[in-house]
Amino acid sequence: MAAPVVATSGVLCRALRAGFCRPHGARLLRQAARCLSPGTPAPRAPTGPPAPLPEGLRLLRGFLTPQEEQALLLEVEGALKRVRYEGGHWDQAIHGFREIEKSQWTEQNAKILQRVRDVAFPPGVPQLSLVHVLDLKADGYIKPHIDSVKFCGSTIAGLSLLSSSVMRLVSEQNKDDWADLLLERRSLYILGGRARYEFTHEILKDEDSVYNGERVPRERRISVICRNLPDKGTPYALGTPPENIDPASRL
Ligand SMILES: O=C(O)CCC(=O)C(=O)O
Repeated sequence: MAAPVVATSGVLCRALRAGFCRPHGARLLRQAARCLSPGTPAPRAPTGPPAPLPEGLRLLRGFLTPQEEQALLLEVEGALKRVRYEGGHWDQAIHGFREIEKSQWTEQNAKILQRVRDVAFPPGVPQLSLVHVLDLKADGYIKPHIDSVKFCGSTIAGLSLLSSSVMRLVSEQNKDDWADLLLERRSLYILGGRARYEFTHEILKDEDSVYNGERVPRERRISVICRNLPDKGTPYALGTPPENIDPASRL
């Protein structure tokens, strides 16, 4: 059975990352920002050896052909060029990026995205119709965070275009429980289970981008990410954008 794809009237990319500090009540985004107050220590780089990858993490290398990557790039570049890069303040989860959400796709790209949805989500799980497209500059990076459970369900499925990168997963409970994942260009990663809920994920800066002792040079990277709806009772499950999101954050 094809999974229902639910239209929403404006999912907020940044709100997804508000769970990063688990805010409650109004102004999720501002509270999220407050989580990195000037007194907040920077996340500690793991020192011990990496652990096995957490349960719920899947990586499909070579998911896209070079032709499919080009087709997706052609379409997303057109939409992205209308949006400015954000320099990145110290309190943001992402530095050096721009992002959009897109629901209309060419037939060819819609088929690719359907392939992502078919492989990533359990049958019948309602999914967000808006696909998140995140364009990270070569010197951009994503700090550790867990996508908000208010806006995103059990599964996050991301395609990597243009550049390989290293995704680091660190257990919230035990910072010594960590693992790195090489996100090769044209691969698909799927975060579910413990990997989605119990581990922060981040994309390392170019200078830290090393996997198994090998440098993984970070070029500009575009990710195309599909998510499913959160569990019942949360704002998007009800189909209405929550009132407590700062309208200024809407794209
Ligand atoms: O670019 C990616 O693959 C990850 C994006 C991400 O972590 C997010 O949008 O919360």
